[in-house]
Amino acid sequence: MASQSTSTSFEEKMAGLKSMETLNLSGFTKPVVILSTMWNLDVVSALVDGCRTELLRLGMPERLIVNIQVPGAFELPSAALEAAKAGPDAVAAVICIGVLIKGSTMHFEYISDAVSHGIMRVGLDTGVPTIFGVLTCLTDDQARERAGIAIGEGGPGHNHGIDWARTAGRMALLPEETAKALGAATASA
Ligand code: DLZ
Repeated sequence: MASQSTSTSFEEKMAGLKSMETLNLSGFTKPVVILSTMWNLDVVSALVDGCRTELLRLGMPERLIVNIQVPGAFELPSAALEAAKAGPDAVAAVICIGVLIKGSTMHFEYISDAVSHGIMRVGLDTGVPTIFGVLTCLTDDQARERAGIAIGEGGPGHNHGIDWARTAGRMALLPEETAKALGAATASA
């Protein structure tokens, strides 16, 4: 008997994120910092472009988008801390963009783990939305597909930099939305 597939298509997985396509960031008065790595520069540049272009499309004032480069993914958490240490009153969000490609040693595992935990810690410790825009891929082709620059029959793929821009916008707007919702709940109690 043929087993029934439970796999979900990429479109289905992303469907819940649709509402973020229409975020309005035109009222932002604090900068969004895009940190990116010099490693795997061709893929990283495509992701940064996708992210930046989407921030602008959502209305983010161009003068408030700050780009800073670091050597590799391992440096992203400390650079994110530097960018976020002034706190959420000074910085709207920090987006950390990099690409880790698995090699033949354990390097990938150690760095992926350290970077993901480090970025999470910066967000929790500073209160500044700190976005994990690090691709952890088994091959160059996988990375290109996730940066929208693949060549081949499957098409160019999807640029995740777009999603990270939307996520940063959404998370930066969240405190105000949460305060309003809590206020309304309290008022109606
Ligand atoms: C050393 C290294 C290796 C092997 N691979 C990558 C990679 O795929 N992506 C990346 O962003 N950085 C890589 N690095 C560099 C480390 O992240 C870091 O910059 C160095 O170990 C110095 O701390």
